[in-house]
Amino acid sequence: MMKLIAAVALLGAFLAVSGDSSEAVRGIDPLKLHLYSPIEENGQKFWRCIGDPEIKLRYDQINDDYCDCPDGSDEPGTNACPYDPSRKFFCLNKGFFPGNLETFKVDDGVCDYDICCDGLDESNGLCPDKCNEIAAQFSQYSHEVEENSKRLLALKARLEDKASKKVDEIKKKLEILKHELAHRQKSVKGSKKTVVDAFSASIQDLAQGINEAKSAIGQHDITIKSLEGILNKMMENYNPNFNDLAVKEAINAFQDYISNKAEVVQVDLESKLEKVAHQAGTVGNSRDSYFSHYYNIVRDYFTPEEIINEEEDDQLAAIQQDIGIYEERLNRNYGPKDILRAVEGTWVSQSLNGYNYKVGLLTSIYQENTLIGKFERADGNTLHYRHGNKCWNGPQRSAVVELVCGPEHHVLSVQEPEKCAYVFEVMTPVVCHKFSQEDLLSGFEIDYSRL
Ligand code: MAN
Repeated sequence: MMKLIAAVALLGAFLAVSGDSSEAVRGIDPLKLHLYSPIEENGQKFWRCIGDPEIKLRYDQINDDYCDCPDGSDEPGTNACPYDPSRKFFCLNKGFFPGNLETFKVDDGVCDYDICCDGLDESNGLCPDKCNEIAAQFSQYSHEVEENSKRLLALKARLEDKASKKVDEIKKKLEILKHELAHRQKSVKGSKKTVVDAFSASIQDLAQGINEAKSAIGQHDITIKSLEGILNKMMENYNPNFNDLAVKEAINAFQDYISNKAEVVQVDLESKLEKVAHQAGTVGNSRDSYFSHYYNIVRDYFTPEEIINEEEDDQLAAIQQDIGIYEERLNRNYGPKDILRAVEGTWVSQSLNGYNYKVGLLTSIYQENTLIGKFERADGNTLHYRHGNKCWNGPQRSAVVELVCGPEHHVLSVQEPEKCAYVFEVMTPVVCHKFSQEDLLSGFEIDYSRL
């Protein structure tokens, strides 16, 4: 079995071109035949080298197995000129795809059916045309590959679905978190307003209490003054000759009371309250700033309030942190259609080269218990892992994982091309894609036993 290394042109375009042209030049694509148009002079045919038009040849010098042109253009259908990879022998391959063969393989006695299924690379009918048989094999192969590809793409579609559900979940979580954040922020503001309102009510209570106390004090003052007046009169008018012990004792106690009576400092409550009202006015006209001034003054006394606010702040910070984490996760590069999300956290284990490897897709990789690396980024079908355990006398371990299309998750190979830098090949449906005709042709191998 030989691998078909056909250079591909569209079959339709190829079929549109006639292979029976009387002007046919061996090894030349009919679409390029104009480059080999003869120049007629005195009934004779001539031709000029393509790259060196100053060199004029007889027309029958084309493909005469002798190299005349420095660029080899006079020998497109023989192996006479030195090998030049840019010059190829063209095979029409009627019924299949045209091919371009290296010129050194022309007339070498080998049928290069992988490129020239029509066998025209060899002269004298050495290689019969096998294009129909090869086209039939290719059609069977394409059918099998396409059937297999359908299965793989169905697996991939399921993973795409899983990835999109993960995105939806993250979006939903974000929505909930943002809603909760807004709600909590509002209720914190609300609770501060409630404290201000409560404080306002307390101030009003206090003012009322002060006024009531003030009038009670005024009443007591009157009572005391009238009692002092009664006792004063008794002290001045009593008759000491009446030797009444109870009166004597009361007079002595009253005299004692007067001598030790503390001087009452008159509190000017009116002017103090006026002062408070004036200060409040200078704080600002807004109701909030008026109360927040007093709120700030007494805040330190409301220790339990303070603790509750700190807890609330911590919870708000935690929600904001979660929002940041989910937003970062949402914006991370997970490849086309976010497909890599579907395999994030999938673990595949394999014993290779004497070690048991555990490969965590988009997480981390272990060689036995040695950390090979932590996932860093995805770049197309390549996953990069870094910051693994340090090597003895070497760098920190690292790895790249090449993802290749296949029906399941499986570690296919591991290599260590440089010390402690590993290259894994891991099979997964996430990188499968629809096969193009070029893919199909490059994967096709002729079964020579059936020719
Ligand atoms: C261990 C393994 C190897 C690595 C050497 C380096 O044996 O991790 O892959 O090459 O350490 O010392």
